[in-house]
Amino acid sequence: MAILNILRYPDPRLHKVAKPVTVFDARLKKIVADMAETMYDAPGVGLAASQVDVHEQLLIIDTSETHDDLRIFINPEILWSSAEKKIYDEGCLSVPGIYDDVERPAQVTVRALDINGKPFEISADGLLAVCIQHEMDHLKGKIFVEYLSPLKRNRIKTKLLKEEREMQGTARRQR
Ligand code: GNR
Ligand code: NI
Repeated sequence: MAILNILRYPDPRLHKVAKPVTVFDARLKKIVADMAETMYDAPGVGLAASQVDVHEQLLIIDTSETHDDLRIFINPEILWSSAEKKIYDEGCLSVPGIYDDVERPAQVTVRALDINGKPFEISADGLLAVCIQHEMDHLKGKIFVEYLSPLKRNRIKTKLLKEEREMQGTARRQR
């Protein structure tokens, strides 16, 4: 297993649109295992393949406190979403240190394939529903900051680019 590099906003690769998974083989299982290790290490409650520069329709979620409830969604589709909306203070491993309110449907029903390519359906609410929608956005190349005002988004972009520059400087001095 390996911990993968998580792309950071505003990396343009975060905006690539993921392609459907067509082959359910050992390579796919290895990507999922590495993504799970990366998510638990971060730590985060979800991770989309796009965030680790794999542009395939694959996401994982574990909202348990005990890190023993890994859910894998391949080629996910929203079958139904509620008219009722909920606001959640979202964060993202690709936008470190930034949290802000995002409004989304409170409940969703999703169809996806499991690691063996077998279809399943799940209805979700609460944090799981938020996560599914947040991760599915990643697969479409969309980051949660795109729901915020252009002013907020630009402030976030500037802050992260400055942090990036400072990190580069620190790394260079250490070499
Ligand atoms: O770890 C994460 N926490 C989180 C909190 C509120 C709403 C969404 C999330 S997902 C995030 C991990 C991540 O960036 N997934 O793409
Ligand atoms: Ni995210």
